[in-house]
Amino acid sequence: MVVNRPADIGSLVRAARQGVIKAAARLISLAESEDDPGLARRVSEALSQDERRAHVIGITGSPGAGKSTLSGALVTGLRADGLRVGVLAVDPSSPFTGGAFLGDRVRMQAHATDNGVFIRSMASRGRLGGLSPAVPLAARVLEVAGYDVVLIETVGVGQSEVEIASIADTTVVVFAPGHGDAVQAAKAGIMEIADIFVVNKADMPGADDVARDLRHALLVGATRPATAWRRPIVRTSAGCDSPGGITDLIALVSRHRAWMAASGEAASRRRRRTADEIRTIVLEDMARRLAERRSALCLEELASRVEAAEFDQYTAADIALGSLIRGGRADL
Ligand SMILES: Nc1nc2c(ncn2[C@@H]2O[C@H](COP(=O)(O)OP(=O)(O)OP(=O)(O)O)[C@@H](O)[C@H]2O)c(=O)[nH]1
Ligand SMILES: [Mg+2]
Repeated sequence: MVVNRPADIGSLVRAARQGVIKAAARLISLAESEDDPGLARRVSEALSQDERRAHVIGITGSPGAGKSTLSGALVTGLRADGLRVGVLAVDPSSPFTGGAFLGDRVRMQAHATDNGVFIRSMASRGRLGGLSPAVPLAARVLEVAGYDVVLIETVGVGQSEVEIASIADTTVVVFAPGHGDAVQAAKAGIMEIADIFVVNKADMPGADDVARDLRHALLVGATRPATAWRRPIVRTSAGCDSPGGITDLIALVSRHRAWMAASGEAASRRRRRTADEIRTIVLEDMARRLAERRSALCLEELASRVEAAEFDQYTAADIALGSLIRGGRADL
């Protein structure tokens, strides 16, 4: 690791603030470094005073529904509005496996030489299987680096999509004919997280049926307060030579953003997101300390005392937690 002094991180952050793309990329790599979590901490600390100004958009939905194509079309549309856009393609397994990312890279190639676009693939899983704390930290790096919009695209349908929604200001859920129906999405908890529904591949037969099923699922779904955001359904044909519906989608995202700010929901969603991040950091830190050799040895000692009927497992756990918090061995 070349950068390992706090001073280096400080200068990277200064460079990122001035829009040096390489500095932002480097900071994201540091945020991701599993072998030295202290680096992510220093990146986070160095960004703590920066203003939160970017709009974070989560793009999720069934595999093959056209999320990447839609992200590419959104980037084009947002660039035409003069906005700088960061894209994080979050893969449930690893950023370096699977053909999906290669395909995405080809699709995003049109933006490869554009300084106003930053594209990066990241692993979504953290140490404990939940959403990696590196993902929201990377979004913050892009925010500090002056990207107006951060698009976070997830691959597949499942828990990671639900978690991605917790870090987005606006969550767009993408459906398409022949790619899993609304009922399936409801089962996976996807319906609840959507702020905007997209029926992509509107150029294909069956798009009307998908939109109708969605409308129905929304009607029979959990009742929402009258003051809640009315979740729109928009049709797009992102993959066509002249994509359709993208301007409508961008307008709806802006409207959602304005509604979030005016209703106070933006602030409370961000607070929930930060609380989630703190929770993940606490749990991952505890897991790491517990896995360290010294603590492991200490657990063996505690176990033998439980075996000797001195105290029970819960008391032993209290002692272990106390020692983890103090960072040393348990006081036996
Ligand atoms: N006809 C039509 N095809 C589309 C449209 N949008 C995307 N496609 C095609 O659908 C296929 C899948 O698109 P992707 O953008 O890779 O979908 P994805 O949701 O990102 O897929 P994963 O990342 O693998 O889950 C590609 O062959 C696209 O060209 C569209 O609006 N109309
Ligand atoms: Mg994709």
